[in-house]
Order: sequence, then structure tokens, then C-alpha cells
Amino acid sequence: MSEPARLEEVAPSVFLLRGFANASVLMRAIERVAARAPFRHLVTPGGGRMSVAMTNCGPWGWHSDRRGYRYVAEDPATGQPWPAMPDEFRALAQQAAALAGFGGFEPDCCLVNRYEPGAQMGSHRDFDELDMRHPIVSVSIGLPATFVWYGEKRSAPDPVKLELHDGDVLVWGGPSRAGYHAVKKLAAPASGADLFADADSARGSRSLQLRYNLTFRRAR
Ligand code: MD3
Ligand code: FE
Repeated sequence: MSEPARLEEVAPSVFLLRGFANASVLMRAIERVAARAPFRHLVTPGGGRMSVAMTNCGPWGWHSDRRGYRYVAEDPATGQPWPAMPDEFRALAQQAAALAGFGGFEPDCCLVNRYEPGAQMGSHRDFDELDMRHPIVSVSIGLPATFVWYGEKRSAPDPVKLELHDGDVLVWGGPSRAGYHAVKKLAAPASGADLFADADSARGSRSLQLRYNLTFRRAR
């Protein structure tokens, strides 16, 4: 890290660290994870296909199908354990959590979300984790997205909206941990956008016209 971290409390016990993560380092690790546990569009218990593609690393992975939402130790797509959590992932999550006042955070799941333009995540709460006293750390990579914070109600006329950019990290804990939140439909990048110029040129690809989000959780 070249600059001191700036910590902003954007809603009660919701902390934002702008530009805290080095996204091109994380992208290489995401590619290694996805080589062993490919991104897939999960099905909700109601039968809908999620527009966000997902994979996981670490001891536990979040999964959804007709039978419900749950954490599983093996990837149902391969029958293999989820890939190990890369050291740089764990270190980033622990540093961000500690800066927000959650020392000793030991994530046992990193859910990796991949958004293509048009993908979105409707208002929901995360409560499949055993002990809600642990925080969640979220890392945004690639295209910007609008994150919506509703708090105690699934829907509200005046939610807090946050534009999340490449490298931004959010930490939730305490009373905000159980709050409703959503991600607005991802806009297509402006033409000529040079997000990720370094990683793109290193790879000679357009593969980063996407948004990724890492969410670090303590599932068990
Ligand atoms: C606030 N992901 O994977 S991360 C999710 O950008 C999810 O992909 C969004 O919501 C994304 O479940 C937002 C931020 C997040 C995750 C869990 C939370 C915020 C949270 C749990 C409680 C409160
Ligand atoms: Fe969530």
C-alpha cells in the first residue's frame, strides 16, 4: 500500500476503504481459482437463474439450487473441495476488517461474484452464516457498480446508494450485518473505457469489461 488507508463510515457500522485493494494482483488469483472452480449461474430455490455468475474459494462455498441456499465444502459442479483461499485474499480481508475495528477476522469462505453488463443482485440479506457477529468484507474489482443499502427494510424510498469502483473495500459488522442490500443492474462500460489498462494489456484481452466482487465471510 502506497497511501495511508482512509476509512469512511458510510452508514452506521458500514465502513468504506476507497481504492484499498490492488485489483490486478487479485485478478490473477481469481483466474487461478476459476480454473479449478468455474464460474456458474446458480439457480434460486424458486427456479430463477441468477444473472451474477459465482464461484468460491476457502473451506466453505456458498451454493444455491432448488433445495435452498447453503454453504457446502465441495463444489457441486466438480465434486472437489473448493480451491484454497489465496494468501493475498486472506491478508487483504484481515487488514480491511482490522482497520474497521474487527480484529481477528478469520474468513472461511470467499464468494466470488462476476457481473456482466446487465447483471444485478436484488435486495436481500445474508444470513446463511452461523455466527452473525463476524463481519463481512467486500472487495470490488473492474467496472463500477451502484451498491444500494436499505438497512432494516427490504425496500425503502431513500436507501443509501454508493458507487463502488475498482479497488474499493467495504466492511460490515455489528448492527449493519443483517441489513438488506442490493446491486443495481451493471451498466455497459463507456466506449474507450480503459479500466484495467495494465491487466488488459498484460493479457491482451477484453476480459475485464466485467465487475467482480469478493465477499469474505465466516460461514461456520
Ligand atoms: C451487507 N454481494 O454476495 S457485497 C453478496 O457487490 C452480495 O456482489 C454484493 O451482496 C456484490 O451477498 C455486495 C457487499 C455485502 C455483502 C454481504 C453483506 C454487503 C453486506 C451482508 C450484510 C450486510
Ligand atoms: Fe449480500
